[in-house]
Amino acid sequence: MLKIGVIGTGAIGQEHIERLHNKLVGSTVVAINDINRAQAEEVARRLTPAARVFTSGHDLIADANVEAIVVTSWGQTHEEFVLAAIAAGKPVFCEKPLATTATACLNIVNAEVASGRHLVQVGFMRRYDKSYRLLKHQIDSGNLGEPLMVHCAHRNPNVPDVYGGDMAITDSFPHEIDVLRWLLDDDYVSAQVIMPRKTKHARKDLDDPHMILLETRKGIRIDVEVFVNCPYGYDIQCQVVGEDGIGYLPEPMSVLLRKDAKLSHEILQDWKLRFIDSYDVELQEWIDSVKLGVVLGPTAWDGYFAAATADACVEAKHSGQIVPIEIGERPTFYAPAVLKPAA
Ligand code: NAI
Ligand code: ISE
Repeated sequence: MLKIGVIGTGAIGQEHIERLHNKLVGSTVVAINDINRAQAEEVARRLTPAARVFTSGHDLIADANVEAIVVTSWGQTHEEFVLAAIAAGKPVFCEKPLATTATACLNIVNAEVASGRHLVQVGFMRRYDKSYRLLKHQIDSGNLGEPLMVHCAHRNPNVPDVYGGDMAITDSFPHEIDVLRWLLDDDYVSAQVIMPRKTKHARKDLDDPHMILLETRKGIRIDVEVFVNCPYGYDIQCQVVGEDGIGYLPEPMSVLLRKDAKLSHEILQDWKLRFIDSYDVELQEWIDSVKLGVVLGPTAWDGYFAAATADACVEAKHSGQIVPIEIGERPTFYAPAVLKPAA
């Protein structure tokens, strides 16, 4: 049993504790921490009664009984916990974003490279989603010909009050940044952001929707609508236009209903439901790989790439300009062929 400590017992923290402790094979949650101690204690009582509740995330990381760490606290706390896990030589799964600035992500990349061990995985779960894997298979098999354009939408029915500023770009859009780079096996060279008319459903202080345009090294053009007050539901769309054919991301399975003078499919209402299977696959593969001494999922470099791309998009939004994305070469440490055992 892999003994895991979880930092952050909010929405996704509780989801992950439940799956790591009660659903997946080969792991047990032995330690929990949250700055909201009462919540951590309630979560422990309900989901993992034997787990020890720590007052500090750093003490949890240092505890000899904790073999691997899962970070599900707020984005701005990720850097310190991931750096502490690297310093302790423990594998760490960190929810997206790896950190909230490209500089912070680079600190993590540099610390991991200096440690000489692959310890960090970022929670970009769409790579584990069955629909995206099917679409990738079509692209990789050459069935669509060379991809030329990609049209996407990332729609949430609503967002919490803490979701403000440019979080459409820095919190929601990173999922597309990562999954499209993985789908196309390509990197980005420039970003542009166009602001359509604002929806009446958004709070006064929030811009919504955004239309984000990316260009890749191979010259593929991508447009992504990020619309986080889309009243009809949670809806993720992706259409890859190739030279020989078009591949559509499959819709989640649902029963076609003939009812009330309508022919209809259900539309899901949040990310938990849409990606529930991919979180399971993602964390099961993480547990299995950590036990084998390797980390095979999205790396700290992928986390850095997402943050640097998001930074360029924020600049593009506020300047109204096309902004180049200059990331530099990936360290050979992160080349797939040289992924090293973590222990
Ligand atoms: P949340 O606000 O529901 O929970 C975050 C928890 O972290 C809170 O309980 C808070 O008290 C705790 N926390 C904050 N600072 C802390 C610290 N220094 N030490 C210990 N605990 C601390 O937020 P949510 O929605 O669970 O998001 C958490 C992270 O997961 C975010 O980075 C978010 O972007 C990511 N996320 C990823 C999703 C995905 O689809 N992969 C979906 C939802 C969230
Ligand atoms: C949230 O933080 C997530 O990560 C969800 O997967 C995403 O769809 C949503 O837009 C974000 O706010």
